[in-house]
Amino acid sequence: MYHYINGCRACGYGTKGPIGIKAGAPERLLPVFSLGWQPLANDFVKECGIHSGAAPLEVLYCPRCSLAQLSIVVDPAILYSHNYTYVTSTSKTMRDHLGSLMSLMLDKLRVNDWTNVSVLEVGSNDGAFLAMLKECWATVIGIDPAENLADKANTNGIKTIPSVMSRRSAEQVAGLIGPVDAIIARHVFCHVDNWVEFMNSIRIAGTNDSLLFVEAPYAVSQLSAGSVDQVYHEHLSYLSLKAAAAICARTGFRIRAVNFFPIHGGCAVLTIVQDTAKVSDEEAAQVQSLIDLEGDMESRWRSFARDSKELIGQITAMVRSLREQGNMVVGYGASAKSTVMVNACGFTRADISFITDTTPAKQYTTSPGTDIPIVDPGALTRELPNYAVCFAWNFFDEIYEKETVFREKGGKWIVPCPKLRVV
Ligand code: JHZ
Ligand code: ZN
Repeated sequence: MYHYINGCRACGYGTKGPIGIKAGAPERLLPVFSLGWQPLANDFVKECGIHSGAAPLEVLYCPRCSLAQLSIVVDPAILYSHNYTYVTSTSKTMRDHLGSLMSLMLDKLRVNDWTNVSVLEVGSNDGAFLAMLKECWATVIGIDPAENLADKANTNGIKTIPSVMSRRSAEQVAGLIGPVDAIIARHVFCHVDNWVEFMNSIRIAGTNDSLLFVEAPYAVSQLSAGSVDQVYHEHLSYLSLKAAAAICARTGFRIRAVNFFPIHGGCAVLTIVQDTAKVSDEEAAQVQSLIDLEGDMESRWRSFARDSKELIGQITAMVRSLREQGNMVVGYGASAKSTVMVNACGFTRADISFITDTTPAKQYTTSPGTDIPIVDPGALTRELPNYAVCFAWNFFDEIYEKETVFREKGGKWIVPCPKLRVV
């Protein structure tokens, strides 16, 4: 079901071979965080289906390039291929973000519109973002290993290759629409085990002048928000800019620009070019100054580990004491994050009566690792619980506005991140 990593996937520290372990001075990745054994966060299984089980969730830190990564890699075929339940959000927050991302991409591509631009999205999910680009006349193509989602995208007219990003799928793309001008990888880079292979495939899909946009959760934001619930098996790596620069240097690429966005609790969009393309001194200095600002990532991880323990203890105590006082507590949003939080707190149906979610594929399943049912979103106003834990806290402002009945009837929100609060 999984294998252990054998070194840093960004800079090679700790691997045997050319970069190797020096005699007498073993290079060791440092354990900085652990949640023990946990179920797979998106393992929502309909009645009679079989769950995939649990695997260790431990983070190792690379003292050379500051990348943090899980100690193991769960087989991607188990995580993604069959019936992957996460569908790109169509919320207003997400639509607004994708709009900003499109403006950023146009700016970096130095064009005014999408008419003559071809875009490959890696991890294109159900094709929602590519559909927006296509509406603006871009030529688009997607790659996604989740067959159910690739099928949906193809049915909706977004050409999607059901595969991971590999030499073969990159060649397929080039064969179908020629080398692309831009490649966008939204929240997929940190799901990839072999970055060298990934970057080599990027080279095949594009030209020397193509731009690669990587949108990834930014480790500094995640650690300062104390977002323990974003540590799960799909997230193999926790990216600092220093580590991103290391993987680029190792594979013949450079970071030309970094932009930050609040989506998913804080992420960075890296504009990456081949090292034969021009990066001005000013651009290079700007990227370097952001790397310098990161400071000591190891100590950031160590305080995150302490804070997470406290947060998990606080949420557990809060929910249990509310239940003892006779309150009904439910969850809102069966996000991957909800699975982590629920299991870290050891909640069962006796604590959280149910979790609502808008995704049909998640409804009438149970939260992985627990007996807590996932139900339709209408249950919030039908049952009118006293408290709802917002497990989709990254969309909280929008959710708060939307759920007026719950609020008006006296319902209170428990928001775990970025700071635990009751609203
Ligand atoms: P959401 C996923 O994480 C998985 P998750 C993945 N590993 C990843 O990297 C990140 O995304 C980026 C529901 N919902 O988007 C929909 C409501 O019910 O925070 C979703 O199931 N009502 C690929 O799963 C969940 O909540 C609502 O009003 O943590 C949110 O999941 C809204 C807005 C959402 O990502
Ligand atoms: Zn490293």
